[in-house]
Order: sequence, then C-alpha cells, then structure tokens
Amino acid sequence: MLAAGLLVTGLGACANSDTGGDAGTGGDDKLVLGFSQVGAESGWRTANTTSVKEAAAEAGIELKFDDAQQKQENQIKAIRNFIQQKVDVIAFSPVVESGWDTVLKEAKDAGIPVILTDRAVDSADKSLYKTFLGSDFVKEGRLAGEWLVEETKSATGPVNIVELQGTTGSAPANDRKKGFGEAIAANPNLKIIASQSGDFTRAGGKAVMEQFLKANPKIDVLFAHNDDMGLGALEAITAAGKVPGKDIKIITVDAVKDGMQALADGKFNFIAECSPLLGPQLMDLAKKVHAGEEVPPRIETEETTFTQQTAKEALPTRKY
Ligand code: GYE
Repeated sequence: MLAAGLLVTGLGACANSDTGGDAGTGGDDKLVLGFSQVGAESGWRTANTTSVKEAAAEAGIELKFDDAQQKQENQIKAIRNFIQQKVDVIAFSPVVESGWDTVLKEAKDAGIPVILTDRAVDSADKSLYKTFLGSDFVKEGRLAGEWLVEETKSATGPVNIVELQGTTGSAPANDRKKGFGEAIAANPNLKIIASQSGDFTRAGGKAVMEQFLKANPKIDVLFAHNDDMGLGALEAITAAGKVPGKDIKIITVDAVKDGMQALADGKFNFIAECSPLLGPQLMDLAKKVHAGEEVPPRIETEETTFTQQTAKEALPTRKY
C-alpha cells in the first residue's frame, strides 16, 4: 500500500500551514481532519507524516496539517485554530504528556471529537478524547532491556550503561525509560551510570554522547530511546576511537531504515521496533468518530524486534 514510501510529495491538500486564510471547510462534504504533528525531529516522524498525508489522500479526507516544531504552545495554538475553523475531527500527537486539559475541554465544548495518535496525554478525564492509537512504549523499553539481560547473563562484573532519553516529559521517553529500567533490574550487574535527554534528534544524541564519553572512561552499553539519537551517538563513539557495536553495544528503538542499516552493518546490536505507519488506521478512526460510532479507547500498534541477523533479512523490503 505504501510502496511509494518517503518519495511521495506534493499532496496539495496537506499544505503545511495552520493559520491559512481558508474560511470554512469548503463546499463539498469531505471530512475535514485537523492534525497537529509534533515536528520533524527524526526519521520516525518523517515516515509518520508521510503515512498520515498519504492515507488522508487515499481516504478522501481533507487534511489540515500543522508542524509544531516540538513545542507544546504551537500545538495548543494549532488545536485552537482547528476549533475556530470548525474542522470535523482533530487528531494530534502530543509532544509531552501533561498540560492538555484546557484545550481538550475547549474542543469537547465545541463538539469536535479528538483522537490521540502516537503519544499519550496524562489527563485524568478520559472523556476529553475518543481513543489513543499508538505503540506500547513501556513494552518497547522492556524488550530492549530483556535483550540486554540475556546478552550479558554471563557477565561477572559491572556492565555500565548510558541512556539517551527522548524529549523530556514525552510519553515515549517516560515509558521507554520505565520499561528498560524494570527489565534490567533482573541482573544486578547492569547499571545505568548516566542518563540524559537528546531530544530524539541526531544532533542531540551526538552532543550528549560526547559528554558521556568524556565523563565516563568505561561505557559498555548505550540505550538510545530512538534510532536517530543512536546514529548521532555513533559519530561521537567513532570520534572517541571506540568501535560501535563492539566496544560499546548499542540498543535503540524505532527501526527506521538508517537504524536498520546500522544494525545490519554491525554498528547497532538490537532495535525494538516502533511503527510510524499509523495513517490508514487514523483515517479509519476519524471516519468512525465523525459518524458517531463507538471506537475502542486504546488501539495498540503491532511491533517486533530486530537483531543484526534479522535486520539484514528485513532491510530489502523495509518501507520506512
Ligand atoms: O520513537 C521518535 C520520535 O513518538 C514514537 O518520536 C514517537 C517517537 C519516536 O521522535 O523517533
């Protein structure tokens, strides 16, 4: 379905603007979906944006797309604009978990259903949104930790781990940290000696890894909350004269193409997959909530994990 992958561009209906002058929703009765995206911080995000735009076009849905550049205030502004424009459905991927109640209440009062996609909010009032479509981030962290426990089961001394966290306060950063921490507790030799945010970007991963390497003479393992930070860290590790994948084992999350390539090349050691291809399910849900149909409150994405060997096998047909 998504064979065109990342090359698809020029979907006119999805112009990257939130304020634009188009009053109302046009003459036809196309469903209008306002979508507030986190930003363009990673390969995962780019693939997710492509999936949403392609799926909207395929479903005949008019998409109003806004890129919040990883800022919550931009997302709140975009959602308020969508409310003002009286879109039929609002979907968004909340950059952080907290601080959404007021704007979600405004959408509810305006009678506009909201779908959370990719990331969750911590609102106690679950009636503020219809459903949450996305991955189980705790599980991803746990799978990463379980692999490491198995990998280091014969270690007799301490195994020093550094952790590159995602965006501070985001659901994937909070949850991946939690799942990983719980899993590695099974082996007392495993110790996180440093943990800091690299904001899910390559530049952030590189800069923080440089600091980690300077401050810690013995680093055995890097757990990066996404491929991009792991790829940035690769540069820092190589520049420090160490061999990634050997001197320092690298575990990441996402399994985007560049990450899978690093894994197949032996530079990464393990990836817990997180699928960005949420577009088709999101469009389906938008149609359903618009029609007033009941939808399950939580829809989980199906995912797997990859080793160096399985990455080699999967790479040729990888879609993103
Ligand atoms: O893992 C990371 C991106 O929210 C699941 O955000 C998403 C995360 C993904 O920047 O690469």
